[in-house]
Amino acid sequence: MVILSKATSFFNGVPLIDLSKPDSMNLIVKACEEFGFFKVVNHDVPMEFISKLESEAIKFFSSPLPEKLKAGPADPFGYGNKQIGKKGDIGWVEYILVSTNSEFNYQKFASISSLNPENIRDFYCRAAVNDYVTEVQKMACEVLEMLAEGLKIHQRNVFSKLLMDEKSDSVFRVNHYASCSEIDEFNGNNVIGFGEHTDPQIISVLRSNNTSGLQILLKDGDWMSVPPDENSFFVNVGDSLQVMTNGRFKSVKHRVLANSVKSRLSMIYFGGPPLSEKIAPLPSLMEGEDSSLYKEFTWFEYKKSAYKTRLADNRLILFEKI
Ligand code: GA4
Repeated sequence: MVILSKATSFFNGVPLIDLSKPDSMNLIVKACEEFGFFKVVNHDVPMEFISKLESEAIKFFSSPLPEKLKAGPADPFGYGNKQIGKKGDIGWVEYILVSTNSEFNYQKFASISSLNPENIRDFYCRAAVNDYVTEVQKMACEVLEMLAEGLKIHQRNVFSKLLMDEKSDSVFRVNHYASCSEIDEFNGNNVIGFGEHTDPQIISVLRSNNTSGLQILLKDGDWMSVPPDENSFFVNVGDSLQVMTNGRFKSVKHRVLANSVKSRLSMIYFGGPPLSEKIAPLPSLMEGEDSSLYKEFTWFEYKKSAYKTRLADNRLILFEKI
């Protein structure tokens, strides 16, 4: 029996934010409330940094498996193949996960894991990760400052300062989804590349090549395919921003399906706070002093708890007030 893949129908309702336009701050707030997701154009991230990193990543993923495995296992940082996290999640994906707190962090993690620091260092240098991440972080901060202004928060850098902090616990990931002609015989979908999940951090900024695969879950429960656009960035609200806005913004559930004909390469910056940062609703976004929907926790506590979950789990539920 031949099982045919469902034709991909693209969602044409992804909010579009033009960073060069003065009205974007209100549109960003609206997008975060309605979808927790939007697309950014006129972002000022130099194309040359994007292309350089993309070609280095392609080079890395095309190298022989034993070479790549030398930079693994992802524990949590390093090269990972099919296995995601520690709780048995599997996907049609290979990836590199690194801390953006380069020197200090990767050496620290290398010393407590079996990660080979030389290979990760090599990836760092060759792949121009730093150039790219610096620019994308700048753009993420600009977005977060517009958000704060749109929310009428006095301190414009209330979110962005967490990403700019030298102890910011941000991570960077490059995912490679080789093409896969296999079809899930139960639902007719392409196979799962990266299972459904929300991101634990504040904000995530994704750029991919022109291969489809990313889907977001709408409030009505439908999975929608996001049309790829290699010249733009896609931004999503993370769990921590959901908490800081006391649930006004929702972290968006998303997943990636492998493409049956083309390979997909995506690079994602996950902007997170310092480990010791208390994650709590901003007072100006609460009705009364005690109207927080969440119990108090630090990013360290949340992260520790997140790593004990499966990808699809609702990680915030443990921190919600009953
Ligand atoms: C999802 C967002 C980021 O990719 C990530 C992922 C992390 C991992 O791949 O190691 C997690 C996942 C992510 C959430 C729950 C835990 C941790 C895999 C997993 C099952 C790097 C992150 O910070 O959280």
